[in-house]
Amino acid sequence: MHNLKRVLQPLPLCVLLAATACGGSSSSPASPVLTAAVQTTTITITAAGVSPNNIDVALGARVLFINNDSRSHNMTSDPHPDHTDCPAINSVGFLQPGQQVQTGNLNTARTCGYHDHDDPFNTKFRGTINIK
Ligand SMILES: [Cu+2]
Repeated sequence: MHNLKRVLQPLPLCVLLAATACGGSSSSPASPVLTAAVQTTTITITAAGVSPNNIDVALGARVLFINNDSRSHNMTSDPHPDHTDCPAINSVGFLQPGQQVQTGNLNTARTCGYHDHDDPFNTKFRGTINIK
């Protein structure tokens, strides 16, 4: 009875989230629900997530990530944790609140997924860039 505190500890966060967030050792978190693709080179991050989360860009374009959230984000290419699919996205990396950084030039025609490396299983901060 001296150890009551332990009993009152909250459940692990994982238990409180959707089952998809509980992949354990998985390095391939669930994909986000993508909105219809939008032609733009600007992605805004807020507490609600990345918007738009599905964009079309021209071959060679750079994409600007703007962090309008009140906390930092760390935007990197899929897959987590290797970030090897689209290295140009890794140029964004860590963004303080209010900060904005461009990707490198997206010079390969392909679909690039990205995520917040500091919150990799959170589908709100995942998205897709279609380079064509
Ligand atoms: Cu990562």
